[in-house]
Formats: sequence, structure tokens, C-alpha cells
Amino acid sequence: MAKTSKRSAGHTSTVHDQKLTRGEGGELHQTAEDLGLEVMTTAQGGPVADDQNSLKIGPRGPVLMEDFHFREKMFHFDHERIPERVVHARGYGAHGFFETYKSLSKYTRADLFQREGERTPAFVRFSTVAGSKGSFDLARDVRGFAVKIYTKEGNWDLVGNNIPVFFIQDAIKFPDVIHAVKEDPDSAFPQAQSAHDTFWDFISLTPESMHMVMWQMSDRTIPRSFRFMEGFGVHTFRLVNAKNESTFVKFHWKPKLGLQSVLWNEAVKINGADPDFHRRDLWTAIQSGNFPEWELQVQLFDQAFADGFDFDILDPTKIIPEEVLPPIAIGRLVLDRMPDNFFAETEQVAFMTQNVPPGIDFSNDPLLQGRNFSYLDTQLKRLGSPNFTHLPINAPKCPFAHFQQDGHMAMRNPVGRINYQPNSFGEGPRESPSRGFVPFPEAEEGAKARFRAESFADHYSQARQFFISQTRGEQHHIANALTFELSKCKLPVIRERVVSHLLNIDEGLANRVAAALGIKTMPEPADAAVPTRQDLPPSPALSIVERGPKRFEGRKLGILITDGTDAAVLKALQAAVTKAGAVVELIAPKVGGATLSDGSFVEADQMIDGGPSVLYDAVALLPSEAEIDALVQESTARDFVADAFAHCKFIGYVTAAEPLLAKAAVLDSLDEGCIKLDGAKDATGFVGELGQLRVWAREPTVKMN
Ligand code: HDD
Repeated sequence: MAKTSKRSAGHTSTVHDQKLTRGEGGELHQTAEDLGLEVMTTAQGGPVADDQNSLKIGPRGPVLMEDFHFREKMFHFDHERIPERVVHARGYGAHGFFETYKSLSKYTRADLFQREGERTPAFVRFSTVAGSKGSFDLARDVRGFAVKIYTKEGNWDLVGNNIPVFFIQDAIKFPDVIHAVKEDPDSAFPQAQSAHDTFWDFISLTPESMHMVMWQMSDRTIPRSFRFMEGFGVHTFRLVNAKNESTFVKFHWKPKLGLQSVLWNEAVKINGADPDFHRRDLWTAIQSGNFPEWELQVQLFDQAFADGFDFDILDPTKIIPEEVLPPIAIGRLVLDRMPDNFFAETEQVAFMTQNVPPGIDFSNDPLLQGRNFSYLDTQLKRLGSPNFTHLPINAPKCPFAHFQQDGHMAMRNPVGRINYQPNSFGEGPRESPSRGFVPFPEAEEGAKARFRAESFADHYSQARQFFISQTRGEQHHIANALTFELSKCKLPVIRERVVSHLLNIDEGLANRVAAALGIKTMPEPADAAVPTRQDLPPSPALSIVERGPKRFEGRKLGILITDGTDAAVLKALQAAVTKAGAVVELIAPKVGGATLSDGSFVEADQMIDGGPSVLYDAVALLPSEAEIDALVQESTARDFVADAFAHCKFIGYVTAAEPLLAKAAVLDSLDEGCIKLDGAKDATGFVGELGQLRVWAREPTVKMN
């Protein structure tokens, strides 16, 4: 006979412990505590007596339709998911603020730029483009950098990427480039990869993408952290001042901690070791009070500059090099609070390029114009109602008043009788020509046709400029990335077509990729719409390594310890790293921790199997003599060292670690990046070196991508 188990009593008390929601911004609220509730209720507010067992006739009998609690609970669960974003599905967001450095009223009437030191609330969502919501963080992919600033005159959304150019010039090609990069429609793979035939087929038939492809194949698309990457508004926008004078502007976010990327071989391994690497990094930094920060810099220019510039400022496949037009800093963005609820905020946030406050305006960039349609349209599909602006994360934080009403899930409707304008009752909001958004009155004329401007036709000059602006190591990474990606293309004709474009960018690069792919006969250079490529000077601002931060701040040192580890060395290292504004993680054979040489006990953050060196910016090996033999037997310990060396990381080590270095085939190759820690005194010097981030001189010897 079946036993009747009743497991209900006592479970509702856990409601007390759960902070269901919270938030300074007054967004979500209502924990069970706030409501003074002790008892679980249905969504209708009815107290629940038993949440463990459905309603049945007899202990082994059928379940009854009458069980409204079961049905409501199941109904809601069945409908928990909403469509993921058609692009940028995987993302992670945080709250913060934008602070204006000084008044920009000379250029713009935008309220947020008027007063020095004023802080305006902001929400940022970082993302990858191609992968699904559950894909891994370190795909080789462009990163989204979408910023919503809740200004006093409406939300401003700067929906950018970590690359300042785009694949296509006209929004009408967006569905094509996205179809091509996403998984194939028949097989539904590959996931979160551009390394497949359809992507490179489309790209090689679309030469305007060549500049972006150079960025995409560079280390920019495998950033070490969201905190270490730039963001770009991409398009040329306008700033418009109170006198209705317009200045063109390009927006750039510059990370305070400097730029840093991982190596491809690291990225592949990180995706296995910690698919949430970027999320965890942002979460941990903000939760521990290390608030990431970016400076907003702008390139400002007038029509005369635009007319004299080599390229069309409306073409989103072109940059204005910083050496040609130096950006100026106008404010900073600080992220200081994680959302209380991922779905409510990060998933439901709706960014739209058309969200601009008075004083910021669009240019005629055809990609931007098309985006201004797409973003509103997509929110209806994703969020299911035109009332998505009623969601706290999307609602303006300034007063707002209009006559929009009803629709699915309306949470805020106008009160009273008057819901139209004009009305003779003197009620309701009125438009204001002086305060409201007035488009810049640019005069337009021309024939109606499907044009592509001739001034958009040079697809190779800036692609070459990007390539020659990289260090030798970075160029090597681009060649390797192209080789890897094209090696995944099954059709030789696609590989060859890409190489034919590379010939127009840099012959050395083309030859290298062709040789690595085993292409026997070099193709002819691709036909170019503009026959002669301009030889532009290198722009050092385009290299990550050239402008490295030279600081270890914000980074992570992984220290491998065992029982008997020298306590003095460990403590000195921890102190020096903390002083440098970085963090330490301890990796031990057992996650429970280790007893140090002085008898003290430390907990470990990771077990060796779960904490490979790819998770760290640098490592230190502090095993004890007593434990080294056991450690050497661990293949993961050997990989820890071999990978750290191959990934050009700084390695600090004590003498007792030498057998492990030998086992990893590193002992005979020690270089200036492998630093002996003879005692606590050496800790500061070692940590000082870590500011270089990597030992690039080692790279040619390890032959690792
Ligand atoms: Fe887009 C999302 C950035 C071109 C259509 N885009 C989206 C997101 C970012 C960008 C960061 C994620 C926003 C979030 O976190 O919710 N997109 C860009 C940049 C582009 C660009 C920098 C070129 C300069 N996008 C672009 C074009 C179109 C779209 C040309 C269509 C004409 N993008 C969308 C979209 C998405 C989107 C389909 C999907 C989810 C969403 O909007 O809210 O509307």
C-alpha cells in the first residue's frame, strides 16, 4: 500500500528568508517581509495550505481539475519564457550613473549635459551577438554595449558595440548578415560561431564588411572582461544646441581599467571551465565594490570637416581615426549595482536607438535610420505588449504624460474623462515647441530610388589601416583567427574568395592565411569598386597592446597552494595584490583549503580541476616541498602551469615548485616573465611586473594562438 506523505508544514517559512526583490530605484520591491506576509498565497492572494501535493481522490487516485492552486502554478510556469532577442540574446546588465564633467551647452541643449558634476541614472547591458541566451561568454563575437540613461527629458539609449564600425552600410541587409552568422536553419548549428560556410559566404560577397571583419578577427572579439573593453556609438549623430546649431558627434566609451583581451586558445578553454566568465566577472567586481567605469569621449566636427574627410561620415563601416580628430572627455559612466532580478531588468530592458532627448539627433546614416525602425518593432514581439514602457526598467525616471492607453498589461492609464488633445476642458498635457524634441531642420532633396552612395565605395583602405596599426603579435592573431574560421568552411571557393579580399588589404596577410589553409593557387585580388586603395597611416589608437594599461588593477592572480605552503610568501603576495587594486584566488588540491607552514588554515576558492590558469591574469605557484610530488601527479596541475606559460602569463614560483615546472616542460624555458619568489620580500617586485599583463616576448616561442 502506498504511503501518504504530507510535506507541507514548515515550508512556507522559507518565504521569510527570500529577498524576492529589492532596489534603491523603487523598481521591484515587495518582499514577503515588506508585505508582512507569513503565509504563501496564490497569485490571486488566497492563502495556500499545501504546496507539496496536488489534489487527488485517495492517495493513489487521479488528480482533480478543481485544483486551482496546481493549475495556476503550472499555468504560470508554462508561460515563464519570452522570446529571446533575435540578436544579442545573451547579455548581462548593471545599474549605475552617468556623471557630466562640465557643461556642454555650447554644443547641445540635452539636459544631461548642462550641469557640471550632475549624475543621471543609467542601465547598461553587455551582450554577444550571434549566440542564444544560454551560449557561452567567450565566443569570438562582437560585444553589444547598450546604455540607457534616464535623463530628465526622457530616456537616451546609446545602443553601441565594442567595435566602432559595422558589417553593412544599409539596414536592409541586416536580416541577411544575421541569418548568415547564426546557426544554419536546417542543422541548427553551429551555435555562437561565425566559423562556418554561410557567414563567410555572405561576408565574401559583401566587400563593405571587410573593415569590420578585420576588427572581428582581432582580439577585440575575445575581451578579457566587459570592464576592459571600449564601447562605440558607431554612427555619426548630431548634437543640437539651444540656438539650433548642429555639431556632428561620434560617441566612445573608454574603460578606466584599460583594454585587455584573452588569447583564442584561452577563450576556448574558458568556455569549458566557466561559460559565465564575463557575467561572473562583472557580478563579482560590482558586488565587491570595485565599480567599473568608462569615460564618455566624443569626436566633435562640423560640416566643413565632414566635407574634407577622406570618407563619408554617414558610412557606418568607417571610423574617424583618433589621431585625425582627438576625442574629448565629457563625462563618466559608473556601474555600481547589480539588478535584483535578472529577468525583470536585464531580460526585459528594451533599448531603442530612436530614444534620444532634445539636443541629440540622428544623421542620415542609412544603418541608423533603419535601426530606428527595428528596435521599437522588436520590443513588441519580445515583450508582448505596447505597454513595455510600463515596466520599471524601461519607464522614464522623469515625469511623463501622454494619452496612450489600454493594450495588454496596461499598468498605468490616464485618469479622468479627457484622453485626447486638443480639448476644451483645459485638461491634460500639451505639446511644447520650446521644450520638446524638434528635429534638426536639415534640407533634403533628391530622386526617390534605392541608392548606395558612391562615397561609401572604398571598402579596403580602412581595413588595411586597422591591420597595419596592430602590433606584430596582434597581426599574428588576426591571421590565425582568419585561418581558424576559414578552416571550418567546407567549401574551398569560399575560403579562396575571402583570400581574394585579403589581397586588397595586405598581401602578407593574404599569403599567410592562404599558406596556412593550404591554398595552392593564389586567387586574383577581388574586384574593387574603387580601384586604388588609399594607403592611410597607422593609427596606434587601434591597437589594444600599444595602449595597454600598464597596471594590474582590476585583474586577478591565481595562487596555487598546498598544505605546508609558505605562509609569509602567501600573505605578502595577497597584500601586494590588494594594494595594486587587484584580487587573489587560491587554488588547492582540495577545495576545503590548506594548512599553511605557520599552522594557519586558509580556505581555497577553487580545486585545481575547477580552477585552471585560464581563469587568471597571472599565477603564482606556492606548493610546499612535502606536497610537490603528489601535485606533480595531477595532470590538471601540470596543465595549470603549461597553459599559464603558453598563454604568456607571468608566473611567480617558489623553489619547491620546480618539479611541477619541469613536468609541464617549462623549467628549461624560463624567461623574464617567470619570477622566483625566494621569500616574502620578492612579492612586491613580482606584483609590480604584473602591470604588463602578458610576456609578449614569449609568444613567438610558444606558438600558441
Ligand atoms: Fe542592433 C539589438 C547594437 C545594427 C536590430 N543591437 C542590439 C543590441 C545591441 C545592438 C547592443 C542589444 C541591445 C540589448 O542589450 O537589449 N545593432 C547594434 C549596433 C549596430 C546594430 C552597434 C550597428 C551599428 N541592429 C542593427 C541593425 C538592425 C538592428 C542594422 C536592424 C535594422 N538590434 C536590432 C534588433 C535588436 C538589436 C533586432 C534585437 C533585440 C533588440 O533589438 O532589442 O532590433
